[in-house]
Amino acid sequence: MKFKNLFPKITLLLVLFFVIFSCKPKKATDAQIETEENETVAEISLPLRKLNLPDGFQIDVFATGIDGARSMTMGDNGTLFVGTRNENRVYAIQDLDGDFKADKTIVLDTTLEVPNGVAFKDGALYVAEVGRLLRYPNIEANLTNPPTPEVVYDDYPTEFHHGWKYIAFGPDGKLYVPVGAPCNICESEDERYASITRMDPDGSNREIYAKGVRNTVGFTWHPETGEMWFTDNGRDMLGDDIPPCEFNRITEPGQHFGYPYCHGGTVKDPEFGDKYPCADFVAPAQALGAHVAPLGVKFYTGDMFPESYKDYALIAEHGSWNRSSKVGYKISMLKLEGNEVVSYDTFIDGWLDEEAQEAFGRPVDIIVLKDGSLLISDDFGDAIYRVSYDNTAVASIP
Ligand SMILES: [Ca+2]
Ligand SMILES: [Ca+2]
Repeated sequence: MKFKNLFPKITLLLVLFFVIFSCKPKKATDAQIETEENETVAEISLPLRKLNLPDGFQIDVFATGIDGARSMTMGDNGTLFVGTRNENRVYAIQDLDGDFKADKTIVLDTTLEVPNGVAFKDGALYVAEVGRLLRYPNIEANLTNPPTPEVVYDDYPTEFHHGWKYIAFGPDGKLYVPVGAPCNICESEDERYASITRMDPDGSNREIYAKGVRNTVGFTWHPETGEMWFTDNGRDMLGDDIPPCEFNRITEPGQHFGYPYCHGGTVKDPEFGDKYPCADFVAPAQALGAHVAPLGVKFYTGDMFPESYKDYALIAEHGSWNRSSKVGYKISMLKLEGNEVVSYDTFIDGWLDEEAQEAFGRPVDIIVLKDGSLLISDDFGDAIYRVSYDNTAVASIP
Protein backbone atom coordinates (compact mmCIF):
# COMPACT_ATOMS: atom_id res chain seq x y z
CA MET A 1 0.00 0.00 0.00
CA LYS A 2 2.79 2.41 0.96
CA PHE A 3 4.66 1.73 -2.25
CA LYS A 4 1.50 2.14 -4.24
CA ASN A 5 0.86 5.48 -2.55
CA LEU A 6 4.37 6.64 -3.27
CA PHE A 7 4.19 6.01 -6.99
CA PRO A 8 2.00 8.95 -7.98
CA LYS A 9 4.06 11.16 -5.65
CA ILE A 10 7.26 10.18 -7.44
CA THR A 11 5.59 10.78 -10.75
CA LEU A 12 4.46 14.21 -9.55
CA LEU A 13 8.00 15.00 -8.34
CA LEU A 14 9.42 13.89 -11.67
CA VAL A 15 6.95 16.06 -13.53
CA LEU A 16 7.76 19.01 -11.25
CA PHE A 17 11.46 18.38 -11.74
CA PHE A 18 11.07 18.46 -15.50
CA VAL A 19 8.93 21.57 -15.38
CA ILE A 20 11.45 23.38 -13.18
CA PHE A 21 14.43 22.05 -15.09
CA SER A 22 12.99 23.06 -18.43
CA CYS A 23 11.82 26.44 -17.13
CA LYS A 24 15.04 28.42 -17.66
CA PRO A 25 15.79 27.52 -21.23
CA LYS A 26 12.07 27.75 -22.01
CA LYS A 27 11.95 31.33 -20.72
CA ALA A 28 14.81 32.33 -22.99
CA THR A 29 13.09 30.64 -25.89
CA ASP A 30 9.83 32.40 -25.07
CA ALA A 31 11.61 35.76 -25.03
CA GLN A 32 13.22 34.94 -28.34
CA ILE A 33 9.94 33.90 -29.88
CA GLU A 34 8.30 37.04 -28.52
CA THR A 35 10.97 39.27 -30.07
CA GLU A 36 10.78 37.44 -33.34
CA GLU A 37 7.00 37.64 -33.31
CA ASN A 38 7.11 41.38 -32.62
CA GLU A 39 9.55 41.89 -35.42
CA THR A 40 7.38 39.86 -37.68
CA VAL A 41 4.30 41.85 -36.75
CA ALA A 42 6.15 45.15 -37.32
CA GLU A 43 7.60 43.80 -40.53
CA ILE A 44 4.15 42.83 -41.78
CA SER A 45 2.43 46.09 -40.90
CA LEU A 46 5.35 48.43 -41.74
CA PRO A 47 7.45 46.71 -44.40
CA LEU A 48 9.97 49.54 -44.73
CA ARG A 49 12.09 47.43 -47.10
CA LYS A 50 9.43 48.19 -49.73
CA LEU A 51 10.26 51.90 -49.61
CA ASN A 52 12.51 53.42 -52.25
CA LEU A 53 15.02 56.09 -51.21
CA PRO A 54 17.97 57.69 -53.03
CA ASP A 55 21.40 56.06 -52.47
CA GLY A 56 22.83 56.57 -49.00
CA PHE A 57 19.46 57.31 -47.37
CA GLN A 58 17.87 55.06 -44.80
CA ILE A 59 14.41 54.99 -43.22
CA ASP A 60 13.76 53.49 -39.79
CA VAL A 61 10.89 53.42 -37.37
CA PHE A 62 11.13 56.15 -34.70
CA ALA A 63 7.84 55.32 -32.97
CA THR A 64 4.99 52.88 -33.52
CA GLY A 65 1.48 52.66 -32.10
CA ILE A 66 0.90 56.40 -32.58
CA ASP A 67 -2.70 56.01 -33.72
CA GLY A 68 -3.58 58.52 -36.39
CA ALA A 69 -0.28 60.46 -36.18
CA ARG A 70 -0.74 63.80 -37.98
CA SER A 71 1.07 67.13 -37.48
CA MET A 72 4.29 67.30 -35.49
CA THR A 73 6.21 69.95 -33.55
CA MET A 74 9.35 69.67 -31.45
CA GLY A 75 9.61 71.08 -27.92
CA ASP A 76 12.72 72.98 -26.79
CA ASN A 77 13.74 70.04 -24.59
CA GLY A 78 13.30 67.42 -27.30
CA THR A 79 9.72 66.24 -26.76
CA LEU A 80 7.98 65.43 -30.02
CA PHE A 81 4.31 66.51 -29.97
CA VAL A 82 1.95 64.84 -32.43
CA GLY A 83 -1.63 65.83 -33.18
CA THR A 84 -4.39 63.59 -34.52
CA ARG A 85 -7.50 64.12 -36.65
CA ASN A 86 -9.95 61.44 -35.52
CA GLU A 87 -8.44 60.21 -32.26
CA ASN A 88 -9.22 63.28 -30.07
CA ARG A 89 -5.73 63.15 -28.61
CA VAL A 90 -2.29 64.70 -28.66
CA TYR A 91 0.84 62.63 -28.01
CA ALA A 92 4.10 63.60 -26.36
CA ILE A 93 6.90 61.28 -27.46
CA GLN A 94 10.31 61.15 -25.83
CA ASP A 95 13.55 59.61 -27.03
CA LEU A 96 15.30 59.56 -23.67
CA ASP A 97 18.65 58.07 -24.70
CA GLY A 98 19.05 59.85 -28.03
CA ASP A 99 19.19 56.72 -30.20
CA PHE A 100 16.35 57.96 -32.42
CA LYS A 101 13.96 55.32 -31.15
CA ALA A 102 11.08 56.55 -29.02
CA ASP A 103 11.21 55.32 -25.43
CA LYS A 104 8.10 56.87 -23.93
CA THR A 105 4.77 57.93 -25.37
CA ILE A 106 2.37 59.96 -23.25
CA VAL A 107 -1.20 60.77 -24.29
CA LEU A 108 -1.62 64.37 -23.13
CA ASP A 109 -5.31 64.87 -23.69
CA THR A 110 -8.11 62.62 -24.97
CA THR A 111 -11.03 65.06 -25.10
CA LEU A 112 -9.95 67.26 -27.99
CA GLU A 113 -12.03 68.02 -31.07
CA VAL A 114 -9.99 67.12 -34.15
CA PRO A 115 -6.65 68.27 -32.68
CA ASN A 116 -4.73 68.11 -35.96
CA GLY A 117 -2.46 71.11 -35.48
CA VAL A 118 0.36 71.49 -32.94
CA ALA A 119 2.92 74.26 -32.48
CA PHE A 120 5.46 75.12 -29.80
CA LYS A 121 6.55 78.52 -28.51
CA ASP A 122 8.18 79.79 -25.30
CA GLY A 123 7.71 76.49 -23.47
CA ALA A 124 4.03 76.21 -24.41
CA LEU A 125 2.28 73.69 -26.62
CA TYR A 126 -0.43 75.16 -28.86
CA VAL A 127 -3.13 72.82 -30.16
CA ALA A 128 -5.67 73.67 -32.85
CA GLU A 129 -9.12 72.15 -32.53
CA VAL A 130 -11.80 72.78 -35.18
CA GLY A 131 -13.12 75.98 -33.62
CA ARG A 132 -10.48 77.13 -31.17
CA LEU A 133 -6.84 77.26 -30.17
CA LEU A 134 -5.56 75.90 -26.87
CA ARG A 135 -2.30 76.55 -25.03
CA TYR A 136 -0.59 74.24 -22.51
CA PRO A 137 2.00 76.39 -20.71
CA ASN A 138 5.32 74.96 -19.49
CA ILE A 139 4.29 71.63 -20.98
CA GLU A 140 7.60 69.77 -21.05
CA ALA A 141 7.91 70.07 -17.26
CA ASN A 142 4.38 68.67 -16.83
CA LEU A 143 4.02 65.89 -19.36
CA THR A 144 2.59 63.33 -16.94
CA ASN A 145 0.31 65.86 -15.29
CA PRO A 146 -0.52 68.33 -18.04
CA PRO A 147 -2.13 71.61 -17.01
CA THR A 148 -5.69 72.45 -18.04
CA PRO A 149 -5.19 74.29 -21.32
CA GLU A 150 -5.85 77.99 -21.70
CA VAL A 151 -8.16 79.00 -24.54
CA VAL A 152 -6.11 81.33 -26.74
CA TYR A 153 -8.79 81.95 -29.34
CA ASP A 154 -12.26 80.48 -29.84
CA ASP A 155 -13.85 82.36 -32.70
CA TYR A 156 -13.18 80.04 -35.64
CA PRO A 157 -16.04 78.36 -37.53
CA THR A 158 -17.07 75.03 -36.01
CA GLU A 159 -17.72 73.49 -39.43
CA PHE A 160 -16.11 70.03 -39.59
CA HIS A 161 -15.69 69.94 -43.38
CA HIS A 162 -11.98 70.79 -43.86
CA GLY A 163 -12.12 71.91 -40.23
CA TRP A 164 -8.90 70.19 -39.18
CA LYS A 165 -6.10 72.73 -38.90
CA TYR A 166 -2.38 72.83 -39.44
CA ILE A 167 -0.73 75.55 -37.33
CA ALA A 168 2.77 76.98 -37.08
CA PHE A 169 4.60 80.05 -35.79
CA GLY A 170 6.18 82.24 -38.44
CA PRO A 171 9.54 84.01 -38.22
CA ASP A 172 7.52 87.12 -37.24
CA GLY A 173 6.42 85.32 -34.04
CA LYS A 174 2.79 85.17 -35.17
CA LEU A 175 0.70 82.02 -35.12
CA TYR A 176 -0.63 81.09 -38.56
CA VAL A 177 -3.98 79.28 -38.68
CA PRO A 178 -5.81 78.27 -41.86
CA VAL A 179 -9.56 77.86 -42.21
CA GLY A 180 -10.51 75.39 -44.96
CA ALA A 181 -13.44 75.78 -47.33
CA PRO A 182 -16.56 74.24 -45.72
CA CYS A 183 -17.30 72.22 -48.87
CA ASN A 184 -15.67 70.69 -51.93
CA ILE A 185 -16.37 73.81 -53.98
CA CYS A 186 -18.37 76.86 -52.86
CA GLU A 187 -18.27 80.60 -52.36
CA SER A 188 -18.58 81.75 -48.75
CA GLU A 189 -19.87 85.04 -47.41
CA ASP A 190 -17.80 84.51 -44.27
CA GLU A 191 -14.35 85.73 -45.34
CA ARG A 192 -12.64 83.47 -42.82
CA TYR A 193 -13.37 80.41 -44.96
CA ALA A 194 -10.71 79.37 -47.48
CA SER A 195 -8.12 81.61 -45.87
CA ILE A 196 -4.93 81.59 -43.84
CA THR A 197 -5.24 83.77 -40.76
CA ARG A 198 -2.59 84.87 -38.30
CA MET A 199 -2.56 86.28 -34.79
CA ASP A 200 -0.29 87.16 -31.90
CA PRO A 201 0.55 84.23 -29.58
CA ASP A 202 -2.02 85.50 -27.05
CA GLY A 203 -4.82 85.37 -29.63
CA SER A 204 -4.98 89.12 -30.25
CA ASN A 205 -4.82 90.94 -33.60
CA ARG A 206 -6.25 88.08 -35.66
CA GLU A 207 -6.27 88.98 -39.34
CA ILE A 208 -6.66 87.33 -42.72
CA TYR A 209 -3.25 86.80 -44.26
CA ALA A 210 -4.06 84.90 -47.49
CA LYS A 211 -7.30 84.29 -49.41
CA GLY A 212 -8.58 81.76 -51.92
CA VAL A 213 -6.88 78.82 -50.19
CA ARG A 214 -9.09 75.74 -50.36
CA ASN A 215 -7.49 73.58 -47.68
CA THR A 216 -3.88 73.94 -46.69
CA VAL A 217 -2.60 71.33 -44.22
CA GLY A 218 1.05 72.29 -44.37
CA PHE A 219 3.15 75.43 -44.63
CA THR A 220 6.62 76.65 -43.84
CA TRP A 221 8.91 79.64 -44.33
CA HIS A 222 11.85 79.83 -46.68
CA PRO A 223 15.04 79.86 -44.58
CA GLU A 224 16.58 82.75 -46.56
CA THR A 225 13.70 84.88 -47.83
CA GLY A 226 11.43 84.34 -44.83
CA GLU A 227 8.48 84.03 -47.23
CA MET A 228 5.69 81.61 -46.46
CA TRP A 229 5.16 78.63 -48.77
CA PHE A 230 2.12 76.40 -48.45
CA THR A 231 0.56 73.32 -49.97
CA ASP A 232 -3.09 73.37 -51.03
CA ASN A 233 -5.43 70.50 -51.82
CA GLY A 234 -7.24 70.82 -55.15
CA ARG A 235 -11.00 70.39 -55.54
CA ASP A 236 -12.56 67.00 -56.21
CA MET A 237 -15.06 65.65 -58.74
CA LEU A 238 -13.48 67.05 -61.92
CA GLY A 239 -12.02 63.69 -62.91
CA ASP A 240 -8.73 61.91 -62.37
CA ASP A 241 -6.29 64.45 -63.70
CA ILE A 242 -7.58 67.94 -62.93
CA PRO A 243 -7.19 70.20 -61.17
CA PRO A 244 -3.62 70.03 -59.87
CA CYS A 245 -2.89 70.34 -56.17
CA GLU A 246 -0.60 73.27 -55.41
CA PHE A 247 2.62 74.50 -53.85
CA ASN A 248 2.29 78.25 -53.34
CA ARG A 249 4.47 81.19 -52.32
CA ILE A 250 3.11 84.21 -50.47
CA THR A 251 4.94 87.46 -51.20
CA GLU A 252 2.59 89.88 -49.46
CA PRO A 253 -0.40 89.81 -47.10
CA GLY A 254 -3.86 89.70 -48.67
CA GLN A 255 -2.98 87.79 -51.84
CA HIS A 256 -5.71 85.62 -53.35
CA PHE A 257 -4.79 82.13 -54.54
CA GLY A 258 -7.79 81.46 -56.75
CA TYR A 259 -10.23 79.18 -54.94
CA PRO A 260 -13.10 78.68 -55.82
CA TYR A 261 -12.72 80.45 -59.19
CA CYS A 262 -9.47 79.19 -60.64
CA HIS A 263 -7.41 76.10 -59.80
CA GLY A 264 -3.71 75.53 -60.28
CA GLY A 265 -3.33 78.90 -62.00
CA THR A 266 -4.98 77.74 -65.23
CA VAL A 267 -8.08 75.62 -64.59
CA LYS A 268 -11.25 77.69 -64.65
CA ASP A 269 -13.81 76.26 -62.26
CA PRO A 270 -16.87 74.99 -64.20
CA GLU A 271 -19.25 76.49 -61.64
CA PHE A 272 -17.57 79.71 -60.45
CA GLY A 273 -14.87 80.35 -63.06
CA ASP A 274 -16.85 82.89 -65.12
CA LYS A 275 -16.81 85.40 -62.30
CA TYR A 276 -13.09 86.22 -62.45
CA PRO A 277 -10.30 85.27 -64.85
CA CYS A 278 -7.35 83.16 -63.64
CA ALA A 279 -5.13 86.21 -64.26
CA ASP A 280 -6.70 87.88 -61.20
CA PHE A 281 -5.10 85.36 -58.85
CA VAL A 282 -1.67 84.21 -57.70
CA ALA A 283 -0.71 81.06 -59.61
CA PRO A 284 1.07 78.27 -57.72
CA ALA A 285 4.87 78.15 -57.72
CA GLN A 286 4.39 74.54 -58.72
CA ALA A 287 1.31 72.66 -59.85
CA LEU A 288 1.42 69.26 -58.12
CA GLY A 289 -0.29 66.06 -59.20
CA ALA A 290 -4.10 66.03 -59.14
CA HIS A 291 -5.44 64.38 -55.96
CA VAL A 292 -2.00 63.69 -54.47
CA ALA A 293 -3.13 65.49 -51.27
CA PRO A 294 0.00 67.47 -50.37
CA LEU A 295 0.18 68.04 -46.60
CA GLY A 296 3.35 68.77 -44.60
CA VAL A 297 6.18 70.68 -46.27
CA LYS A 298 9.69 71.65 -45.15
CA PHE A 299 12.72 73.18 -46.81
CA TYR A 300 15.71 71.01 -46.01
CA THR A 301 17.76 73.08 -43.57
CA GLY A 302 19.88 70.37 -41.94
CA ASP A 303 23.53 69.45 -42.39
CA MET A 304 23.23 65.66 -42.65
CA PHE A 305 22.02 65.26 -46.25
CA PRO A 306 24.19 66.14 -49.27
CA GLU A 307 24.70 69.89 -49.74
CA SER A 308 22.39 69.97 -52.80
CA TYR A 309 19.39 69.12 -50.58
CA LYS A 310 19.48 72.67 -49.19
CA ASP A 311 17.86 73.70 -52.47
CA TYR A 312 14.92 71.35 -51.95
CA ALA A 313 11.48 71.54 -50.44
CA LEU A 314 10.11 68.17 -49.29
CA ILE A 315 6.36 67.57 -49.41
CA ALA A 316 4.37 64.74 -47.80
CA GLU A 317 1.80 63.57 -50.35
CA HIS A 318 -0.85 61.81 -48.28
CA GLY A 319 -2.39 60.19 -51.36
CA SER A 320 -5.65 60.22 -53.25
CA TRP A 321 -9.15 59.02 -52.47
CA ASN A 322 -11.12 60.66 -55.32
CA ARG A 323 -9.35 58.96 -58.21
CA SER A 324 -9.77 55.70 -60.14
CA SER A 325 -6.18 54.67 -59.45
CA LYS A 326 -4.33 55.89 -56.39
CA VAL A 327 -1.57 58.53 -56.57
CA GLY A 328 0.59 60.27 -53.98
CA TYR A 329 1.51 58.17 -50.91
CA LYS A 330 5.07 59.48 -51.05
CA ILE A 331 7.50 62.25 -50.17
CA SER A 332 8.20 64.47 -53.14
CA MET A 333 11.20 66.78 -53.57
CA LEU A 334 11.02 70.12 -55.36
CA LYS A 335 14.21 71.92 -56.34
CA LEU A 336 14.27 75.69 -56.10
CA GLU A 337 16.47 78.13 -57.97
CA GLY A 338 15.79 81.42 -56.26
CA ASN A 339 12.01 81.52 -56.00
CA GLU A 340 11.43 79.26 -59.00
CA VAL A 341 10.63 75.59 -58.65
CA VAL A 342 12.73 73.92 -61.33
CA SER A 343 11.99 70.24 -60.69
CA TYR A 344 9.35 68.07 -59.04
CA ASP A 345 10.55 64.54 -58.29
CA THR A 346 10.08 61.70 -55.85
CA PHE A 347 12.23 61.50 -52.71
CA ILE A 348 10.62 58.44 -51.07
CA ASP A 349 7.88 56.19 -52.40
CA GLY A 350 6.73 52.60 -51.99
CA TRP A 351 4.02 53.08 -49.34
CA LEU A 352 1.58 52.37 -52.17
CA ASP A 353 1.66 49.07 -54.03
CA GLU A 354 0.49 50.41 -57.37
CA GLU A 355 -0.37 47.03 -58.80
CA ALA A 356 -2.44 45.89 -55.81
CA GLN A 357 -3.68 49.48 -55.21
CA GLU A 358 -3.02 48.96 -51.53
CA ALA A 359 -0.98 51.13 -49.20
CA PHE A 360 0.63 50.44 -45.84
CA GLY A 361 1.30 54.07 -45.03
CA ARG A 362 0.23 57.64 -45.76
CA PRO A 363 2.78 60.37 -44.96
CA VAL A 364 1.36 63.46 -43.26
CA ASP A 365 4.00 65.77 -41.84
CA ILE A 366 7.77 66.27 -41.96
CA ILE A 367 10.15 67.91 -39.51
CA VAL A 368 13.91 68.40 -39.71
CA LEU A 369 15.73 67.36 -36.53
CA LYS A 370 18.78 69.15 -35.11
CA ASP A 371 21.12 66.45 -36.43
CA GLY A 372 19.74 66.98 -39.94
CA SER A 373 17.69 63.79 -40.13
CA LEU A 374 13.93 63.92 -40.81
CA LEU A 375 10.90 62.64 -39.00
CA ILE A 376 7.82 61.73 -41.04
CA SER A 377 4.42 61.02 -39.50
CA ASP A 378 2.03 58.42 -40.94
CA ASP A 379 -1.63 58.39 -39.91
CA PHE A 380 -2.37 55.11 -41.68
CA GLY A 381 0.62 53.11 -40.44
CA ASP A 382 0.26 54.84 -37.02
CA ALA A 383 3.98 55.48 -36.96
CA ILE A 384 6.74 58.06 -37.02
CA TYR A 385 9.71 57.32 -39.27
CA ARG A 386 13.22 58.74 -39.26
CA VAL A 387 15.14 59.33 -42.48
CA SER A 388 18.92 59.60 -42.20
CA TYR A 389 21.83 59.78 -44.62
CA ASP A 390 25.24 58.13 -44.44
CA ASN A 391 27.72 59.26 -47.08
CA THR A 392 30.07 56.39 -46.28
CA ALA A 393 27.30 54.06 -47.47
CA VAL A 394 27.28 55.92 -50.79
CA ALA A 395 31.09 55.83 -51.07
CA SER A 396 31.01 52.06 -50.66
CA ILE A 397 28.57 51.57 -53.52
CA PRO A 398 30.68 50.29 -56.43
CA1 LIG B 1 15.54 55.94 -27.47
CA1 LIG C 1 -4.84 78.09 -55.99
